[in-house]
Amino acid sequence: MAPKFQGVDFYDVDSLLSEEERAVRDTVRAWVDDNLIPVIGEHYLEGHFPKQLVPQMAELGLFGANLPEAYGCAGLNNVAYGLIMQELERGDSGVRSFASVQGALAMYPIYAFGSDEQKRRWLPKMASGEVIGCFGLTEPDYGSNPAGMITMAKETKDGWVLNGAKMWITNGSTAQLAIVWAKTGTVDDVNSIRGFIVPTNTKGFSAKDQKGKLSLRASDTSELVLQDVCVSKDAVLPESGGLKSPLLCLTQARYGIAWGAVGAAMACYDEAVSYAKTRVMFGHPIGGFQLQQARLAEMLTEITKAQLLCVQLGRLKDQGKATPQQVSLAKRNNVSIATDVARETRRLLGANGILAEYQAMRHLANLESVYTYEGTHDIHTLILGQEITGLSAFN
Ligand code: TGC
Ligand code: FAD
Repeated sequence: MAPKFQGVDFYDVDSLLSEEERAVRDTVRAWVDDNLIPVIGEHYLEGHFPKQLVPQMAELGLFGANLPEAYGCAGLNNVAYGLIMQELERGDSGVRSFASVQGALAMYPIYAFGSDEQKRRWLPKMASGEVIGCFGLTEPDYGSNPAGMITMAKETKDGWVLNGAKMWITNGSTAQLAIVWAKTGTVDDVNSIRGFIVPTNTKGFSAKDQKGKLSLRASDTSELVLQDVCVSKDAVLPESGGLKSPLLCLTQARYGIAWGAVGAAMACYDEAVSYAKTRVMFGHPIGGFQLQQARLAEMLTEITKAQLLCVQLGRLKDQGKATPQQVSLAKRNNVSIATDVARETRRLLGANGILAEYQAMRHLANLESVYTYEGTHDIHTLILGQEITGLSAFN
């Protein structure tokens, strides 16, 4: 059995955390070690999300953990929330994705743009894992540019009729509820975008899993088709309006991903150090060779920088000061360095590095999705470019 994870903390980042934040982190860390890591390799190979873990995750308060207790959520601050994402992704990006989508992309829009009635009806059931949600923004022809979406919602005397298709939707086939973003005006009217709560058992709604994924294999990713889907008047999120609404949700999820990526990097680094100390070649542990030491030094440096970035971003977010551009910088940097750490770990492990019994290759493959979703690395580069120059590369 693999030894328990001891943490990676070269700069005493722990001392920047409160007792409560450390306690949350340690609880999730122990749960991941005991319940997720022992089963994830098999789930990954079989291409199944470990859905048997959902009740335990709900019991631990991992869904919408930074939303208020009044709705059955844990009411944690954003640093504690980030630490949860870090530990979940130390286990697997697919499991962190599940929690990110449930909390930041399905519960958050109801919390931010929903009526009191919608919040009271859905949020407690989502916190308890009784209702699983998904978030339909991306379309087959509109990925990086969601403003172009062609899914339409037409108002009728009884409610709304939705038509369109959404692509690459995490939890799409397992969700009971989909947050669907659609235009309510003409196809050119970006300001008419609104969010809808669509129960997935509504007639005309179907979800088909994307097969053949070589990344995020322990996560369900689906295409949603909406064909004359009729929902009632109160399905619309009343406070949503314009592209800004889904983009605000993305900022919440990107924040969690910035932390999550650090978790994946820490898992790989830990594996690399342990392997480097025990694998003997040419009569010496490979960790004694300068080339491998350079690899490890680079990994530790980048992980430490990413950890500090997360804590400060979390503090800014708790003060209501974090900007979407600061979140972009953290998502972009941390996913990129985590991918580098996973790749270098895989290489340090030699042939063993391609096996599922080690973690590096699974994390590396997963991080390729994380690099692409929630705004590709390129899109975050351009968001920062716009922030720096005041000039948009998009319009
Ligand atoms: P643009 O004109 O820049 O913005 C429209 C309005 O929105 C505001 N805004 C934001 N607000 C909050 N957070 C953000 N991140 C925001 N970005 C922009 C902006 O200020 C403006 O407000 P206002 O008041 O002026 O109306 O819009 P644009 O059409 O030029 O697009 C900009 C761009 C390209 C950056 C945006 O479209 C983008 O981020 N594209 C990437 C798409 C993306 O990330 N999709 C993710 C889909 S969900 C997903 O991947 C889930 S994976 C889940 C998992 O498994 O973990
Ligand atoms: P495209 O937009 O077609 O981009 C292709 C390439 O062109 C990329 O390299 C991109 O960086 C580059 N590019 C695009 N525009 C520019 C530009 N202006 N300048 C320079 N380069 C550019 N979406 C959801 O709505 N909900 C989900 O739950 C969800 N889950 C996902 C789960 C997985 C596993 C994956 C892989 C994706 C998921 N997505 C989800 C979709 C994800 O958000 C999109 O894949 C992402 O936004 C990129 O869109 P695209 O794949 O269409 O790529």
